[in-house]
Amino acid sequence: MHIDLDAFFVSVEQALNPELRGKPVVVGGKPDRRGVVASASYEARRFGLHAGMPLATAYRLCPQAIFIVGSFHKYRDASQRFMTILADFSPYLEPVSLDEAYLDVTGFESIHGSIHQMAAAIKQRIKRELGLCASIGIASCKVVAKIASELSKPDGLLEVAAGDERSFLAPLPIAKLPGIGRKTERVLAGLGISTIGKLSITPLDVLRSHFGASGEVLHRFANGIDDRKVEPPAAAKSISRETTFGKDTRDRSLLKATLRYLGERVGSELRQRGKQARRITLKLRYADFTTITRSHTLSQASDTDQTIFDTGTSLLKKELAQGKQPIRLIGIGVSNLVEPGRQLDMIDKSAQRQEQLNRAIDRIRNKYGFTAIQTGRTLLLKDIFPETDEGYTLHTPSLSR
Ligand code: TTP
Ligand code: MG
Repeated sequence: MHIDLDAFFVSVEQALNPELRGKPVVVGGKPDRRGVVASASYEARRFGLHAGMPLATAYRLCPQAIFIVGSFHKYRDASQRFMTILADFSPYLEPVSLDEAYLDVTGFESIHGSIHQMAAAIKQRIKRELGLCASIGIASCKVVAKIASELSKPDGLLEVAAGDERSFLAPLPIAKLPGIGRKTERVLAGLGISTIGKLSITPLDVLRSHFGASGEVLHRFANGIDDRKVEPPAAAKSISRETTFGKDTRDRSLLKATLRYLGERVGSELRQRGKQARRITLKLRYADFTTITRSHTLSQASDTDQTIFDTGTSLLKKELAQGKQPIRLIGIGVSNLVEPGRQLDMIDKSAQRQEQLNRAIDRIRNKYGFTAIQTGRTLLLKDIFPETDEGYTLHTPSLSR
């Protein structure tokens, strides 16, 4: 199954606020601001609004729409609950994004009567518990299931029986095939190929000569052949965040504020995963693009923001003392992840207080957004980076597997 929630950000807002239901609603920002539509309700889509459209255009097409800035923590919460529901139906769950997942239900469908009834039961639970509509595509492989769920929207359920893949795909425009961007579409159009059916009977050599190896994938997908497995995500081996400055800098307070912020993002992710780290790594890229990493192994695994920051700062100090060039990029990461050990009496009181403090901060942030509570140090970033509910928009996450 491929499951994707309908108008996700907007629907979460509508579930929480009945006054928004049945109306054209846009999440992405107020129309007098720069920016684009993140999600448009189906009522708004009737006016031609869609994700990625500039807010100003959206306003012109549909001035009566309700424009909402949105708050990411609500969507993350809803997403977690959505994934938890799916996991109740099968352990073979592969989240793709906040509102989208593949679920391999092979062998579990008989409990529910049929796979169709199982999908209906999933939709019903999502509706009842989250107030959201999910669209579900059922097929023998990922690519067909994904196209089916998309086609069934909104509030859809579409099953493509095994053996019917090719005839299901044949009449569809090639743009429906995942992985076909504007450019590929243009090249294919130039070859006179506009439907998936036409693509499926195009000789492989022709596709190879235009698209190389991805031509083979196109060919297989167009024929409804996809052997990718539904793969539950592997546990992360490390967690890190990094950012490139708009302008190379030697400003210590800016470097430390950024390090603090990135460290807090890493810390919250670490705690969310229920892990502690033994190793902390600072990454710097200098103006001339030389990139270095410096690591420190802790004597005691930790998950507190303070430990990450203190260790990062002392690594940074040592580097800055060498007085090299201005810094282009800074990053902080944790690795050697372990299950939290039981508290030993030996651990000093201040470490325990730090852990309690972090738990309290995490709760506040889960509820009200990342910037609802901040350390004084990171307030410096307010004037430098755009701030959203979700945090400062400067970090690039990276999870190594
Ligand atoms: P999508 O599933 O692509 O869109 P959607 O759920 O809003 O609508 P649909 O019914 O067509 O599935 O993306 C999920 C969420 O991701 C969406 O609600 C908002 C966010 N998003 C963006 O922030 N920017 C974007 O450009 C897109 C496409 C999505
Ligand atoms: Mg969606």
